[in-house]
Amino acid sequence: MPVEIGYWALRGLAEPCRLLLRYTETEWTDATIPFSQEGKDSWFKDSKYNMGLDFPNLPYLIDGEVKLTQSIAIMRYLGRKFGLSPSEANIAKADNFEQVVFDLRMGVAKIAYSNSDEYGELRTDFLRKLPKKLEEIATFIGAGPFALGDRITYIDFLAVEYLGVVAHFSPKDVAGGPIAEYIQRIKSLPPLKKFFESEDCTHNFYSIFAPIGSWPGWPNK
Ligand SMILES: N[C@@H](CCC(=O)N[C@@H](CS)C(=O)NCC(=O)O)C(=O)O
Repeated sequence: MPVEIGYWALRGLAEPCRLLLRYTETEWTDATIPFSQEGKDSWFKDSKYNMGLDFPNLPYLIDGEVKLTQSIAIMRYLGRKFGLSPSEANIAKADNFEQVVFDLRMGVAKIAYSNSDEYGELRTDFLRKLPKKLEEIATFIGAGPFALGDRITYIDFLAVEYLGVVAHFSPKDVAGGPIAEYIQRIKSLPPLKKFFESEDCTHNFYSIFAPIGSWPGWPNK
């Protein structure tokens, strides 16, 4: 049975897993759940507690006997499965960077899900601190070409997606700089290039976050 990833029909926390699986060009199942009342009922009432997950949540991964939730645990698992784990010498750096890009994404999520009263202040505060954070990340990646040097790891799929979220949220902070170059480099890897150029590229119609807050992150908006 192919690996199955279950998540809402949006990018959210599942997109790094999906990008990694697309990169490997293996058969996998993208078990999307529409973010509609029907979809939510089907997940929360029918599926969530009937799948044998220890900690039922979305995204989930099912790979034979292995049933996992927690997006970072899923990424680490996929990294091990597909030979995309960091080298022993780079594990600590990988753990560190993984959390840095996740925090950055969660920073945008907090604003994205805020209400219109809070949005402006949260956004201003985030954007004030952003250049320094991006500078640190650019320095960390350096010449790369990958996040941890000369070998691609699961960290790159977290980084390309979550730095991409930031680039979408504040294009002027990223465009033309080293992080934009890094994002482009990863997206140009042949299997990903094929996906991003394909007609069914979900990035052309999925929102980044659930469309319930101030900034869902729709394509081209
Ligand atoms: N820390 C978890 C957070 C999971 C989470 O909050 N999932 C949200 C979507 S982003 C959800 O809708 N979960 C479904 C549920 O609560 O049943 C992760 O990284 O996977």
